[in-house]
Amino acid sequence: MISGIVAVLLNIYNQYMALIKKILIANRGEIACRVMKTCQRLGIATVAVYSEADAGALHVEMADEAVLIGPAPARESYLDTKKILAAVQQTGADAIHPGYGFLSENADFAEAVAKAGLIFIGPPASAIRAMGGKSESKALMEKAKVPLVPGYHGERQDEKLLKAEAEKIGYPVLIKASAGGGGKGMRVVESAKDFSEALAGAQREAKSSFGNEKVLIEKYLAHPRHVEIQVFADQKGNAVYLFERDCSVQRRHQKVLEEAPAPGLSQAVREKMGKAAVAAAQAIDYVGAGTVEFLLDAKENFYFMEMNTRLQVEHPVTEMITGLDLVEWQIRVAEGNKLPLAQKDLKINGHAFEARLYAEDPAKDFLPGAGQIQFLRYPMESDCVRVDTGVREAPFGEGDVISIYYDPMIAKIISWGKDRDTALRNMQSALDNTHIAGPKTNINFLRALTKNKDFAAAKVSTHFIADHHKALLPKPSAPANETLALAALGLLAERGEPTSDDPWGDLSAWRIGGNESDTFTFKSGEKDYPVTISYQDSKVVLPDGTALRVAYTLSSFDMGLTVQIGGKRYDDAVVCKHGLHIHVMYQGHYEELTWLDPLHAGEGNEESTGKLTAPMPGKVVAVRVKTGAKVTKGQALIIVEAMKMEHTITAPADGVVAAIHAIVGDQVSEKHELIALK
Ligand code: MV4
Repeated sequence: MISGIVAVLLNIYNQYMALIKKILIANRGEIACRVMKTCQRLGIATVAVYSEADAGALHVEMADEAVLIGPAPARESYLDTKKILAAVQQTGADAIHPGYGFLSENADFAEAVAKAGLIFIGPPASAIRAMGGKSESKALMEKAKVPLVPGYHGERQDEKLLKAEAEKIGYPVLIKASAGGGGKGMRVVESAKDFSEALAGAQREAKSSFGNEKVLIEKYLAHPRHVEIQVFADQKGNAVYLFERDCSVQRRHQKVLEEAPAPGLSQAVREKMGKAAVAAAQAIDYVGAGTVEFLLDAKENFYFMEMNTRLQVEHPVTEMITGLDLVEWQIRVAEGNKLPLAQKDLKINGHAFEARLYAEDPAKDFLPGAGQIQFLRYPMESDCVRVDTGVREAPFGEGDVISIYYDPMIAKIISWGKDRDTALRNMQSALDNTHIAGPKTNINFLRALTKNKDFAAAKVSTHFIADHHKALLPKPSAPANETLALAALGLLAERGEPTSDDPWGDLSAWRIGGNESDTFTFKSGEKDYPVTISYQDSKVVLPDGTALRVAYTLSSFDMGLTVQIGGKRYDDAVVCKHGLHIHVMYQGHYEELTWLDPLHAGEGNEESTGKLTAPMPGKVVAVRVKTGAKVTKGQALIIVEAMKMEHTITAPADGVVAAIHAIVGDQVSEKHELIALK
């Protein structure tokens, strides 16, 4: 009897202490949704916080409770400690998960959470502070015997001493802002004669970006790889490493494609790096999930760069190769439990990739975009494909809005395979089946990246995108015949359903106006492409004279077309019409055309003809006319700034200003009517 009770008690003791009943996620979008998924699985209640811009967002829908914490600008909502703590009080949550970005690496916030008697699902404030400055963290790492790039990270900052240190290190050297991140305040110096000017530049940038001009000097590594180690520590002093991720494929310090494990890394170096990362974590009494970043050179020498004291965006690739849920580990550790597994129990299984789908325009130097999604379909999820996102799939014209206020990442597409080639093939196919229209995105760029021969051969370095720029951003060429054919068929389908219900019918049923044929003309680049549909013989005639036979099924015109063109079958091709923009999407293809609709002659180019509504969410920076003013066609009326670019709203025709619906300083949403003419 007694022994039975003891056994039961022991059993309970050995199980996890599960203290946390309700978690408030102090974040939005994809990370908030990701954390909630684990909470749901563990039976933990969730509280979302949201700004006015996010009232309809997926993370709000997913949560058990949601609290409005302020207007769209993050400073007044997601970054406002007081409002987040008030939301905790209001809902009775007992823990806060900060996600990444926003307050995740803010030591004062971690401290305030602890002071309020709540559990912060992250490291202690002291560990965040220890890794806050580059010079200071390097001094700590040196003591812990973590390998550093040869260099100087001392307190003294006089030019003479710094230059002497550069000489000692040997050129080329890299000057880095101590408080820096993201490459700001960084200068490569090739030889002594350039040192003074580079130093002044780095100090100026450091001062203006971080309010602190302290710098450090390092040996410059020419083509390093960015390899980072996932570490985990509990409150009892145990720490393990969960192997590495290669995040070399970046542009402007923004990661684009990550993978785990790092291709070609030897087992011996993997273990050495892992142990160095664990030593780094233990040197600062780390608790929870953290990442130790290293530069790796061609000879497999590795050097500490910095430690990120949070769960990172790219954590899913580690989850895919270890089979673990890192958010669950974070929660268990925050509850005071021992790490679920010891180092000897951790194994790498297969290979994983993550591609980040962004609203940005690769053709305009990756300018971030915003606006409403017109169509969005993710690849089907499976053991080999995972999609992490805070943006919902959407049929035509009804998608979520990508806000100018936050990061333009739409989704992370994650793939797994038993080896790198298999994982890469799964990624290629997942991207070929990701279809999105609305704001410009990097989908074609990601497809090109994952199909690049050098990438497939794992020839990666931090210069990969710059070195392959031309191949990854092909010059705009004439649209493919199949794209033009699908565009025309999409416009036909949009007119209404055909009258026949023959499963593979011809085009005669589409003959609505009574014509023998109809011609649709599309514009791409500066050229026009007329496409003729001939109903009686069910053919599409392309600009180069090619005539292809067409058959269609009635499967699902609201989500996609299933057609045969010239004997080739297209399943679920999507043609999405937004104004006169025709987005054509099919297996591995995305192309935007402009329809020269004869009923809207001259409207092909909204930028110059001037819609009187905001082209995208933004801020009114100038109003150039007054009510009652006579305006002439093309005259500038209002200027809206969005995504750091100015958009001029011009008069589409001569007229008189009937009303003005905006003043300078107004934040306006997309399609907000700014001005009325008569
Ligand atoms: C370096 C380096 C070469 N040598 N340090 C860029 C951001 C900052 N966190 C560290 N960075 C670098 N430090 C030495 N001594 C090259 C980079 C670098 C880089 C590092 C990781 C990922 C992408 C990069 C792109 C350009 C430069």
